[in-house]
Amino acid sequence: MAVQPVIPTEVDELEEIWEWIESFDAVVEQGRRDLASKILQEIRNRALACGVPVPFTANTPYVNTIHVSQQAPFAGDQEIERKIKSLVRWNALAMVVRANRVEHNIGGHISTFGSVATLFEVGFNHFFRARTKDFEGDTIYLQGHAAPGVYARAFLEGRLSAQQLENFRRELKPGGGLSSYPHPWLMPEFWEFPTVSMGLSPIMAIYQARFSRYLEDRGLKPKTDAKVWAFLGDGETDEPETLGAITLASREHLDNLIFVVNCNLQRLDGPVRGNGHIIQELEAAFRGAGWNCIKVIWGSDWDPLFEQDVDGLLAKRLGETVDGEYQKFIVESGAYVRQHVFGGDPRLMKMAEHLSDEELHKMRHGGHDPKKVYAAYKAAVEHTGSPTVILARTIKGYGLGEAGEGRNVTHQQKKVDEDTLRHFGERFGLKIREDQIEQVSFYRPSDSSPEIKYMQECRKKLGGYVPQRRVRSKPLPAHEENLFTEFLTGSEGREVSTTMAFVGMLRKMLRDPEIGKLIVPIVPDEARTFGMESLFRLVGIYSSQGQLYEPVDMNTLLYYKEAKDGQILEEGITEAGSLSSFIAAGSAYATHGINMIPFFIFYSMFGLQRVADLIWAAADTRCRGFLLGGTAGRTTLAGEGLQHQDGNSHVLALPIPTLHAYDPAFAYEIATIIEDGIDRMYRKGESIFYYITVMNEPYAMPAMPAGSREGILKGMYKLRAANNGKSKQRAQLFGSGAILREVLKAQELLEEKYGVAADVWSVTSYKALYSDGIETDRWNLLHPGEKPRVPYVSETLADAPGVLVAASDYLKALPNLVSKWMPRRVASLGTDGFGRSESRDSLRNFFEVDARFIALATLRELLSEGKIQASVVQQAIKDLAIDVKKPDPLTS
Ligand SMILES: Cc1ncc(C[n+]2csc(CCOP(=O)(O)OP(=O)(O)O)c2C)c(N)n1
Ligand SMILES: [Mg+2]
Repeated sequence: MAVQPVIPTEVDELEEIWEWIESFDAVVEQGRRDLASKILQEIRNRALACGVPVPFTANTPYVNTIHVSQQAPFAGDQEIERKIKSLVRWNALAMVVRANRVEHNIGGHISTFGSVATLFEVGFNHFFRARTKDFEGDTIYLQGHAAPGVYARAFLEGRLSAQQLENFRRELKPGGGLSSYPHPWLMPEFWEFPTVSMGLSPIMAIYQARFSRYLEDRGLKPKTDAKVWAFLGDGETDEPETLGAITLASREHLDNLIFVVNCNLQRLDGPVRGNGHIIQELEAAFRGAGWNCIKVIWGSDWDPLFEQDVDGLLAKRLGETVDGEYQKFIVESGAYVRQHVFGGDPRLMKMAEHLSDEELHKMRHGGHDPKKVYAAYKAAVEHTGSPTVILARTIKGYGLGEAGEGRNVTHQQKKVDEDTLRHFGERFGLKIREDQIEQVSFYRPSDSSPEIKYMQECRKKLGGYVPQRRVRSKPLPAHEENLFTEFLTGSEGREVSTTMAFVGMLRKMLRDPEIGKLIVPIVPDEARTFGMESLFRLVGIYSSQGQLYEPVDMNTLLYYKEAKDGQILEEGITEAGSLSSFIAAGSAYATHGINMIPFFIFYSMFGLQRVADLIWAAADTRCRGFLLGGTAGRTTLAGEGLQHQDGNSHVLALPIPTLHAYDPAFAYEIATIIEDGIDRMYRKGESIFYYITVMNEPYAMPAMPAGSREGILKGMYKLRAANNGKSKQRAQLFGSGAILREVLKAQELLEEKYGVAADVWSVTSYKALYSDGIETDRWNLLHPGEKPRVPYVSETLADAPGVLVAASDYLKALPNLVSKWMPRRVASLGTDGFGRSESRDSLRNFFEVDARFIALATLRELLSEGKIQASVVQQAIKDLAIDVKKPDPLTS
């Protein structure tokens, strides 16, 4: 009668229940665990078949998933690893404390690393494999706020100098410093992935793991057992991106993916779930999504207690204790823990009676016990068939004692007093002299010390140091022939949209013997919208399982073809997921040493507006590739209305330093930009990427004017000169993308009806013009004694006569950005305001960007210059049927 049921049970039922449990125990005792598991499943099925309700729970009890009897033995020297970890801890602490002593408010975090140290160190000593000549290595996303610990380890490894540590968060100091968080842009030889914007690294890791499979299935890299590890905070799991793609990982059986959640139960302000259980909540979410979930809650000190807990009483009690209370146990005494955990039941009290209060207080948590962590990691790397999440219970600010351990304020902790440092040194057994404590000196034992030798040996076995970023791809060979010649000659009157033209180019690239296999078309369920369905058949949609069904449209030419070696990443409706794929592909030149060229095409409104932070992360990752904003423009996407019509993205593209943004109008402009982009990124090795908007309005594509290449790339070129250059009334009209043709129409209107001779310029990139302008201004600022440089806009328009009018399908801010470098003020027409569901013509009238408004703006400018009378403009308003009482699109 050893077993006491945990569920409320009538006395007369007990005997029967015991019988069942004893039978079950007998199977387990025979070592037939698999059979025991099958019996449970069969009984459950039987119950359902008989209509007996089976209560649903996605949770297991609040105990470690790996039973002590199943725990793999620790394969290292625990004592020496403890010393190494203490050294790392000390130097991480010293780095932050020193930085803040010298420069008040420079910031830095010590509490996050305090909690994650064991989780990292077990990985560094035993699991994280470096990228070598023969092995691609593991891909690791390290929790950003724990960066000091990663630097401290690299210091002990001899990879970073004390000077660099000294300059933590002081990157502009002579000799360089260390960036606050993982930033490949700022430390391109160290960090591989930016992880500090919460939620982005988990989703990037999922798609990274999937992209690795994609490369294998397409035969672009050998199949290996390389893993993708992502370390994240428990608070971070509240970001929708963190959990938003976890079902993709299980659906794709990504057993190359391991999440480690640092469950210190705290975020910045306080507990993650004071009134609940973040570990249980995450367990249910991940198990429900089909992940292998390993809880590492309790350290080895707890094993004997659980051994005694045959009736599950302790597990039940621990499961009832909410996280807010667990946090309190950290700051309270052992007596408090005894009273609150064990006090409620004499049987529990008895279980803990052999432990002193001090022993009780020191009972370790799973995430701080290398043995438990090691066993979990080993189980994770050996697990097959699904991704693994390890939920490791840790303590925020571990080691800071009363100064911060487990306290709500610990996240912000940057300064500690000497007593805390002394206590810290004692607690971790550091042999640090008093003067070193006072000065918070960095401390590195000699190369011949057992600690340094051991850690170097471990890293050697694992192939070298991590993290480390290296570009291993070779640039593509020089290419003389223009791949896109056919797109430069015009469509001979055939009406095509720029999207169709782009898809034609994509098809051409996919067939190219040199770059064809490197192209990665990515779509979030909009391939048909963009007329890309012809590519389904051509290169197939990637599916790790091939196609297990006969597609409903099998008998059509363009059927939905899924294939194991398919090339298109059809991501479904997830711009965040697609962008994560884009990042994986666009950084494969470094991660995998393969020059993958992603083309991610999406509704332009749902790109920069929706997932700008991931695009920022792409820039930081030194991504290459092309983002295509499809169905672009506020007035071009007729009918759709305000959620879809994009007049914003070119403004939102401005802040991202490495993103080159273009709003082309014609096929030859796109061809020129892509051709040059491939050259710059993949032959010349520039870490830039592109944003190109393409539209769905069909019109005849003209041939490329001679000599326009440079202007297309630099941002503007003269497209069509005025017929009568000698006319008294002159104007320069600037048009972009969708609105360029309205500008061309306005040119004719102005000439025919008002005797104004206007030159028309195609402005392909306000961002390029703006960047050139500010760069030139800066140079002139710093070189007063030298001949001033002239911005491209000023140089190009130096002799351009007449008034200036610019129109685009985006905010009026764009032309205004470059007006200071123009010879005169520019009248700016654009599409500020909410979109409308309407026809193109009505929309262009509503937003005042059609040919009539462009002509009116030109006449109004001529009036301001005193070149014509007001009556001419008033008459034009009548002739052009412009309603002056119409609503203002900005505010209506
Ligand atoms: C998108 C985003 N929002 C907010 C922050 C600011 N921030 C930095 S750390 C932090 C708390 C992190 O808590 P948790 O994920 O639990 O990590 P821990 O430090 O507890 O390990 C917050 C809110 C951020 N870095 N990114
Ligand atoms: Mg946390």
